[in-house]
Amino acid sequence: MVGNKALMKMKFSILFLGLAASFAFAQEEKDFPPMTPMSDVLQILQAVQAAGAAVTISELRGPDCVFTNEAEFGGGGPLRGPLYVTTMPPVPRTIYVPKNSPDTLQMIIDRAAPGDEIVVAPGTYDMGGRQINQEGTATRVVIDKPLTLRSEAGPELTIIEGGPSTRCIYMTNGVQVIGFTITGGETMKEGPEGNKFTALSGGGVWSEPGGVLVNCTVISNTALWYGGGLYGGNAVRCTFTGNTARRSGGAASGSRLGSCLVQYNRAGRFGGGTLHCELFNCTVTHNRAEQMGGGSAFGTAQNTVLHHNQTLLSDHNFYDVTMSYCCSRPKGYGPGNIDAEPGFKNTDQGVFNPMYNSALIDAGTNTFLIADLIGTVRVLDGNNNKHARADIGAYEYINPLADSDGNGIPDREEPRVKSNSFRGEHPAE
Ligand SMILES: [Ca+2]
Ligand SMILES: [Ca+2]
Repeated sequence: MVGNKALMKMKFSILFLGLAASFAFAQEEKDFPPMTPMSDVLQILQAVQAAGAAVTISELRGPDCVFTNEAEFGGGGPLRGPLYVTTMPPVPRTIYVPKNSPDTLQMIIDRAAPGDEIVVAPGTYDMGGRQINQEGTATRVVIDKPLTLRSEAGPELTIIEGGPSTRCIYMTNGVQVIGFTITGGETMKEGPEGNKFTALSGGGVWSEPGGVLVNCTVISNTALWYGGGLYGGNAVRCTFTGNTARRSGGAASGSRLGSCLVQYNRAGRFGGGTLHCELFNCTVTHNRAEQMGGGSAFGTAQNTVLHHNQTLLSDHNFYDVTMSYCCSRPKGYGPGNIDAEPGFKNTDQGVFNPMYNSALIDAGTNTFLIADLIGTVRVLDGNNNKHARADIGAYEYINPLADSDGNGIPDREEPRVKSNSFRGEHPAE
């Protein structure tokens, strides 16, 4: 009934005659258009809202009140007078999901509009969801419009959990998911009807190319085919731990990863850590593939360390990965690659920050990534030789004596990036 384009500047002139109008109102009454039943008025407004526009009632020529929003309009009671309704482009809202919300995240997302931000209180979200298609794997949280889903308190306290034949999240283009633990998701375990790229891939998250995970902990998810933790999309400042792809790409497949830690993931064939991914400033370690590319198979890597990965056959750290400014063994072909021991702080205890004398420090090429895995702002002069260069890996080493930007504040006291932000993530922006 109401086209989208027409909404922007359309002005409805609606006669709204209340049931109990008992005022002396003779003067204006002559100018009124024919009477519009209440039900028609509400129907028009609902159509306007359904099309995504907010409704503002700009003028009510009546004797007793001025209405300013649709909520009051709905419960307004008896009125009379011509009503001018101006529709506006939708204004992004922030929707707060409280603790123990009776509504599932899926219900809240379904009611949200594109551009909204949904802020989620701490808790474990393991109910609800639906099928994206009829291929067998369900999804706990389907985000099929561009919006931001952000935890209030970070991944330690806010968990999205999958289940049997249920992955955790689907993201369409323009979606940001910020600050969650994403765990326990799995695709169908078998089934001839499953499409290997959709139903059987992406145990934790399945993403269109323009979806982004930020500051998420992706842990213990399983895909039958590709991408145990993540299939497609992008991940920034995320940790992938203990995910499994029965086929290939234990942590991620077909994704772009920046400042991510990829550790202890497994794949049945290629790419215990990643398969066909673009890696920027990642640390890929202690992953395992049964065949080749324990750390990473195919794809590209820059400023990335791939060490202590293994396979049953060969090519323990990487297989057919185009590398620059990477640290691995054997050394990759391409500019800036090194094959030194990475000098992690404590490999046995899984602490993969560089030690003070690590070969990773200031050995990368400068990058567009603004912050490291834990929010340290790049790039820093890690060896204090007055030349700030990016480090290799997910962490940027802070030299206790350096002041990389020369502003009198030592690097160790400079502000850090807020963990639960993505764009505008640089404090100065
Ligand atoms: Ca550095
Ligand atoms: Ca400084």
